[in-house]
Amino acid sequence: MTDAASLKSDLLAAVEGAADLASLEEVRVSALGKKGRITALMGDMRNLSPEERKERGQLLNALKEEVGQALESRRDVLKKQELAKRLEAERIDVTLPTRPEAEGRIHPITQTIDELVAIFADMGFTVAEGPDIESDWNNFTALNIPENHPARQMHDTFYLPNSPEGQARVLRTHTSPVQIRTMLKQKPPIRIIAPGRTYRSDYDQTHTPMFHQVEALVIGEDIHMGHLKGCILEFARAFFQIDDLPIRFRPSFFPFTEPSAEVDIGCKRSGGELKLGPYGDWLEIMGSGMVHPAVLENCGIDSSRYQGFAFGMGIERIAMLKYGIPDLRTFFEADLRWLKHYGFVPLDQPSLAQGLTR
Ligand code: 2NM
Repeated sequence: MTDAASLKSDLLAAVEGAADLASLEEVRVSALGKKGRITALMGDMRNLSPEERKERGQLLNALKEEVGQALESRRDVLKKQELAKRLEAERIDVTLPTRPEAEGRIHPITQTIDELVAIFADMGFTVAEGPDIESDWNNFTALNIPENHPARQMHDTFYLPNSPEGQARVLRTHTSPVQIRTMLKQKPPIRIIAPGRTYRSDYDQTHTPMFHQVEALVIGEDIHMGHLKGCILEFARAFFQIDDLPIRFRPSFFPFTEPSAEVDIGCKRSGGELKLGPYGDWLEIMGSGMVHPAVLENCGIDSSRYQGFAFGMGIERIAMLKYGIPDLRTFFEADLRWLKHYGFVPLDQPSLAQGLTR
């Protein structure tokens, strides 16, 4: 019996002495494993009489039980110790200052496009894109601007050599060809905006040969000018963040819309300062209209069943108005001091829920 007694004190001492979970596991295997010391004593019982075996069995079972419990409570203690050690080692000081802000800035054009996308996405629009190099047909003909029409000269087009297939090509003079592509491949209802680069051969104080436009297109069975007006009003107020900003429509002409209208927003001008709001004066910001039936038919859309509205504006222009940027040409000078001044912090993503800008 002393063998069992000394084994017990041995094993309990080993359990208490185990400094970590790995050595505790070694102790468990040495006692209760296949070749463990308790397991061996149990095997030895084969040679005992039934009487002796019963007594010995009870003793060894009690030993096994006791060592098992000691192992378990030591495991709990070691686990807690290891967790405490890890928490200590991985501790962070939440009072430390934040990392320095990234140096890079989002260009005002990118920022403005992100804002436009957030506003129009909220109204159910998706974003459509197309190539900068376009066919003459997508850029002009499909838009009801025939050959030798003065509008072709008006657009100061950059003409390119024909494609290998002999197709006449241009740098797109507006993003309308993206609307044409969309109408050709997608059945109504359609609700898209097309932001992107556009090109015209014109360079002075207020024109750069590359600039950006956003155009919107909505096509459905009962679309009318009321929808056009409501959509533009909601856009203008959301973009300029002025709840009572008024808009005004003036009759105009575009080959691709009928009727057509220029859109003004309210403002005042005093002492060389321009301020947007309900002040009685007006400032033009975009062109708009109901899509001409000929344009719908050119794209295979039944103009007796479907109507649509469209509008378009220059992105540099509305960015200059919103952010007080005085000179158009600075947009494209890649001047890092300018970008530092007018640019936006990358982590401030425009959204209607969190605010377009901070
Ligand atoms: C504008 C003004 C008015 C316009 C029309 C179309 C299309 F493809 F549907 F015919 N896209 N964009 C449009 C209409 C553009 O920009 C000043």
